[in-house]
Amino acid sequence: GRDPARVSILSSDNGREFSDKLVSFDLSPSTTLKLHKGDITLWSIDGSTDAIVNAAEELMLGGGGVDGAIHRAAGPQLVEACREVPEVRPGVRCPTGEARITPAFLLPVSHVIHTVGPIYGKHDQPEVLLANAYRNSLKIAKENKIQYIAFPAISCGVYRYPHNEASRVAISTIKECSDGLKEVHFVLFSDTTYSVWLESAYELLK
Ligand code: AR6
Repeated sequence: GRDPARVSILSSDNGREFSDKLVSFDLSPSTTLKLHKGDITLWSIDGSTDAIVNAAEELMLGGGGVDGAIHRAAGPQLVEACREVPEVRPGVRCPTGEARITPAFLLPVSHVIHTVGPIYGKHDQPEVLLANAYRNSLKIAKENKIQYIAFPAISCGVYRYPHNEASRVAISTIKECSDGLKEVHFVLFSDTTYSVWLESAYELLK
């Protein structure tokens, strides 16, 4: 019994947005999904109830891709905060599909939520682990009073998850689990990722 998503295409110069190609979908009367093309390290809403999600690895000590970009932009205090997260077993601070939270230091948001997506081809049911990564990131966000959250395309780089499948898992999980948040954003780095996400959003939220 939910209204179909109301879709609006906004211009890039509305004064608050940092990136181009913003498209907005209503997930519910109180939660909006926004898709951008851009660099997630530049994203923020208010600096106090906002968080970006990092596509990390299980030891949480940085790496390439968006993880490297987030650590560079946050400064060296971020890796120190990650070191303080206890290892659940040797070499693992955040098991695949789970999430952890730290402050964001020099980034313009209040927190970084670190999650680990599946390495595509390594697990039997990658879609379950990818959905868990989104679900657990949203859960830890709400537990920490976050109202605005931005995700990258988890597992879609080094971990080689096919973009079309990943976008469908990402958007359907967010549709199910985003109640209580004001805005959920995707900040997609490339034109191709952005257009795949946009197509899936129109399909799944229409
Ligand atoms: N803003 C937004 N998205 C970005 C940015 C950015 N600044 N930079 C890259 N992306 P990846 P994974 C996109 O490889 O596949 C790391 O080494 C990128 O184009 O960062 O989950 C970790 O330490 C792609 O679409 O993450 C892990 O070892 C998406 O972010 C491993 O990579 C995710 O690509 C995790 O691999």
